[in-house]
Formats: sequence, C-alpha cells, structure tokens
Amino acid sequence: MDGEPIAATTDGPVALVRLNRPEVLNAINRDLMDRLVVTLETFDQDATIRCIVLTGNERAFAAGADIKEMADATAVEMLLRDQFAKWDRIKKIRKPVIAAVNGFALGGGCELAMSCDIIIAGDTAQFGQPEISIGVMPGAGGTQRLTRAVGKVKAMEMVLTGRMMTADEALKRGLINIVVPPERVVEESLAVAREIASKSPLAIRLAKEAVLKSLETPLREGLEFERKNFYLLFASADQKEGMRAFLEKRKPVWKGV
Ligand code: CO8
Repeated sequence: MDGEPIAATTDGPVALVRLNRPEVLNAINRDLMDRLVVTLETFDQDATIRCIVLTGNERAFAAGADIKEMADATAVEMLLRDQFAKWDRIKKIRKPVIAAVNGFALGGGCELAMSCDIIIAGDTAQFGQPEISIGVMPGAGGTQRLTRAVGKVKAMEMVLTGRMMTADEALKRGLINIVVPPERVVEESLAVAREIASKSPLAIRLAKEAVLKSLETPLREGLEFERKNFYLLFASADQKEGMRAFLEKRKPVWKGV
C-alpha cells in the first residue's frame, strides 16, 4: 500500500478502503478522489460485497481538501476541474458505507464522513468545517449535511468559527453513531458492516435509498417512495425466505433476488 493514495482489502462480504496520504493528514487531492470513487464504485458493482468501511489512519480520517492543490486556482479553473462531479458519485453508491474515523475529520474530510451512511469514531476524533479560517467556506456539502445532522444553531457556530467538535459532542448531537477507543474503530466498524452484510442485500439497498430520499423530499412524497420500495420487496425471494424463516424459527438464507 506504500505510495498508493487508496488501499483496499476485502474480508468476505465486507470491503475495507483506506485513505493513504499520511504525510498530509490524508488531504484529499484530485488523484485520491478519482481513485476513491473508482474503488467505491467497483465494490458497489461487486455482488460478493455487501458493505464498505472507509477509514484513514490514527492521526486523520482526512484533514480536508488538499489546500496546496487549490491555493492558486482561479474560479474558472475550479469550475473546469468540476471536482464536485466526483463527490456526487459517492452519493450514488448503493451499498452502505461506514466511515471509521480517527483523528481529524475536517473540511472535505468531515464532508466525506457525512456522505457515508454511518459514522463510527474514536474518542479522540475531531470533526469540523474550518474552511472559514482559510478564506473560503464548505463546498462539498458541509453547510447542508452538517445542518441537517446537528441543526442550524450548532452548524452555524461550526461553519462561522471553524471550531472543532469532539467525538463525544458529535455523538450527543447526532452527527455520528458510535464512539469507541481509537484502536477499536476499524474493528467495531467491520463488526457493524458484517451485521449489515448478514441481511438481505435487496432490502438493505431499498432501505438505504428510502432513508436518503427523506433528506430531499417533503414527507408525503417520501412516504410514497418508502411504500413503493416496501411493496417492491414482496416481489423478492428474500422477502418470502425472511418471513418463512421467522415462522419456521430458523435463520434465513438470502439469495439477493
Ligand atoms: N491540505 C494540504 N495539506 C495539509 C492539509 C490540507 N487540508 N492538512 C494538513 N496538511 C499537511 C500540512 O501542511 C503538513 O504538511 P508539512 O509537514 O509538509 O508542513 C502536514 O499535513 C501535517 O499537518 P500539520 O503540521 O499542520 O499538523 P498539526 O497537527 O499541527 O495540525 C491540523 C493539524 C489542525 C489538521 C492542520 O493541519 C490544519 O489545520 N489543516 C487544514 C485543515 C483545513 O483547513 N481543512 C479544510 C480544507 S478546505 C476544504 O476541505 C474544502 C472542501 C471543499 C471540496 C473540495 C473539492 C474542490
């Protein structure tokens, strides 16, 4: 994995993807983002993989977009680079993605974690949107996803002051799911991933889609969407298997169809 900005391994139905630019606290440059998106999409299309864990190292999940790469760019260059198209592709990953966060999750790093479906953090992790301190503002969803997660009042404080939030506070405010000692972050994330991987992959896919839909639709429309996904699952062999297995007091065997 030396020198490669992204390292990936698999263990049965779970893929572990690691950001690997430790010398710059995993700052997200274009090369890293290109490779990350391709890696996630490859696992998304791999029928043997059911859940993905995304992590960094003990010092940083990611300390933001690469400032060196952006510092001298003009607005037109930024526009033509169209980097957000890559970020948008992360949003389209259909399999659950768990962010396993140690150390800094700042700026684009915090935004990347918030693009995941579940966040598990070490108790020394720090979350923040410090862009204001370098003359810009969040650009990869920070003002929107952070606000939806922690509410306007706290999001405004973080975005306007650049202050960081501890893992405990992030847990209390609903930004993250679980806090564990730093050395247990990846292990705990893999355990949650294995739990998710043990469910029907079709139900997981439609359930993720429905939860994400709630962020973008009024309640009535979201409820209709949920209902259609719910009905759709009754066309699957896994629904029959899941309910029969319950009634027969045995473990279901999923076919993914
Ligand atoms: N970009 C580039 N290099 C970085 C970054 C970064 N975001 N963060 C850290 N580094 C580098 C440092 O320059 C340093 O390199 P060197 O050893 O060559 O000097 C190395 O990583 C270690 O960092 P520090 O020495 O600063 O370590 P400290 O422990 O003293 O401090 C901090 C850690 C507090 C995390 C500090 O490094 C810091 O403040 N980093 C910048 C955080 C930041 O401002 N992030 C937001 C960036 S902007 C952004 O994310 C916008 C996203 C919008 C979408 C992008 C698509 C276009």
